[in-house]
Amino acid sequence: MTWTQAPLLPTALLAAIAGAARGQDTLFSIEGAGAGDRLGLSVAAFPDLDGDGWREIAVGEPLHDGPNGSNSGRARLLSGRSGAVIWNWDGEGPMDQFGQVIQDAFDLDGDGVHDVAITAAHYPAGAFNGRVYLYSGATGLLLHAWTGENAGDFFNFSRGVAGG
Ligand SMILES: [Ca+2]
Ligand SMILES: [Ca+2]
Repeated sequence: MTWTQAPLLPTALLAAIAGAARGQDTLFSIEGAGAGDRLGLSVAAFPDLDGDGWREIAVGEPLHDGPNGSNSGRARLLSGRSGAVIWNWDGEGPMDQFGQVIQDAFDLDGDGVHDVAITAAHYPAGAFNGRVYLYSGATGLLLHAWTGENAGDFFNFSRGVAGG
């Protein structure tokens, strides 16, 4: 199975997942909730995490104004079958820009289901130590978080480092 990403728009991403036998058919699309949310700045494909036999896709929305403040950001794991939200994760504080990078972290807790790594390089506001979160792909719960040692570290990881 392959997926393709349409050109980014300011608030919208057309997430097109195409079955191998069907070329470029659009199965579902989603849009950012508000102007400037930058949904689709990060997109990552995952193996089947909810056990329905279909792979999943995760999308980041780092400038989303979530429950924890302006530009706190969020990331969502979507069902590759229906586009329904399986897990929703919000940034911890204003300006965190959670969801800048999302990666398949493989199965780090040994439960047989791949896990999800998400960055918030601007965490916390004003200091920018940066933070990386690891969530269980099976339960959506936070397994671990690492924070940059010093202000200004922008602790993060680059696209392509963890995936493969
Ligand atoms: Ca699935
Ligand atoms: Ca796991």
